[in-house]
Amino acid sequence: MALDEIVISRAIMDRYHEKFKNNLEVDAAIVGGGPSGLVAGYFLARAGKKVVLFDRKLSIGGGMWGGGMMYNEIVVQKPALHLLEEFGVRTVHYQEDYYTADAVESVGLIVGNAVHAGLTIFNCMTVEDVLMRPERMEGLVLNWSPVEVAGLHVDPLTMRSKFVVDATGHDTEVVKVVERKFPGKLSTPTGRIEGEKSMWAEEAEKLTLDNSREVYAGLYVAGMAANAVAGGPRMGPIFGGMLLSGEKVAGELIDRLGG
Ligand code: 48F
Repeated sequence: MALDEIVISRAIMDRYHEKFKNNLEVDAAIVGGGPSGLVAGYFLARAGKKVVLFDRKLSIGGGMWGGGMMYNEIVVQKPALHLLEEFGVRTVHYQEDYYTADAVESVGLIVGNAVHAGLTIFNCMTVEDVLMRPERMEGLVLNWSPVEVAGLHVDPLTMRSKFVVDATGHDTEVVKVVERKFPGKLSTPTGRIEGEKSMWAEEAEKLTLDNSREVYAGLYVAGMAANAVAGGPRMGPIFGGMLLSGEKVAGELIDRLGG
């Protein structure tokens, strides 16, 4: 059997373009492949929704790989344990309500389960703007991350989505676009991003869940982005809130998207 480099190139290009074109109009578009975005994508896909996730990095997993300060273990509290179990991640009881898991195993299995459930992931793509109709978000404006890094003047492409989830972590990049271009319109006390507060794990974990919600018509926030938008504290390397946030946002979107 002969292997032809040009066939290999054609195969990659054909398959990629099929995949990209097939995801230009979806039910839900998730920005950010950290724990909250991945879990949201998993549940939406499992419910049969058409869902796509974009991350600007080469590797998916956000801030989960490095655990705490590159000690690649994560802590998860008991109320979120069912989620790691759902993905087949092995956990070890530490004390009382605290459990640990290997960070690399966690990312690997969450990504694998999400993709097998039907989530399509595009890495190396940056969301640089949003597709907006008066008073409602309708999709995303995309570019290759290397274009952004090199500062090249290259126009983006666009995709349409019934709902968008900002799961970009501390940076709240999608919400920032709305704040800049539609001042005062976010559903927060000031209409603006309230800004992340300093570390307070217990409070932050509770608030992450409350703050995971729609903040502009068609735009939800999940994970650390939810607290940063609402003015909640950060929580450090405890990941239960991130996982539960993804589950909550997916549940709300599944209801709104209907059968
Ligand atoms: O930060 P990240 O892991 O988000 P998360 O799900 O989890 C937060 C925790 O990792 C940790 C924490 C712990 O409890 O506080 O920080 O809230 O992942 C965010 C992902 O979004 C991508 C980024 O590369 C990362 O993988 N991202 C950020 N901005 C963009 C983006 C953008 N404009 N376009 C595409 N991807």
